[in-house]
Amino acid sequence: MGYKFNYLTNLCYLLNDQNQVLLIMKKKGFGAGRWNGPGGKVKAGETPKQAAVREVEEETGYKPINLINLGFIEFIWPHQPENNQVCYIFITKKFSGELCESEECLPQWWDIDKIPLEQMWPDDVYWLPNALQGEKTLYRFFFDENNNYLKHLALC
Ligand code: 8DG
Repeated sequence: MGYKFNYLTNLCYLLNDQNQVLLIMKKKGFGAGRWNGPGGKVKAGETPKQAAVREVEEETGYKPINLINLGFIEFIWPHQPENNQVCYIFITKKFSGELCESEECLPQWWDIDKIPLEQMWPDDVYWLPNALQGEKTLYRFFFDENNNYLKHLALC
């Protein structure tokens, strides 16, 4: 079955040398109240990687270097297909600059084995711990009209 995707997004996970990952809490708008990796929509004329660099800088103050693409996740809402997105997943241990809280976002380092999965998107429990170990990340996730997780499948 073919799916239509209206937009591309990205998520980018910065790791430090204390086995921690940088997550953000958005203060307003879509995703507010959940911890997530920095990221957002890919704008016209950008590659997903360029968009990831821009979003990380906007949301955390850090400039990521040498982003590695782990794959992508298709997020699908069968009842609201206009929301469907392909989300590219990046990871890196290299970055420059300084951590910076903004009006939009609170960034915070979390121990990789203590990430707040209960305060994250419901699909993250299925893929994020493995992604943070550098594993290939290729999945399709389905959600209902209330953004509840329905099911998923691996694409490889
Ligand atoms: P805006 O300027 O349009 O307000 O916002 P943006 O920052 O460009 O885009 P956004 O709408 O906030 O992008 C959605 C972000 O949320 C994007 O990084 C992908 C991420 N996201 C979902 N669903 C899920 C999910 O189920 N799990 C995770 N971890 N992230 C998700 O949209």
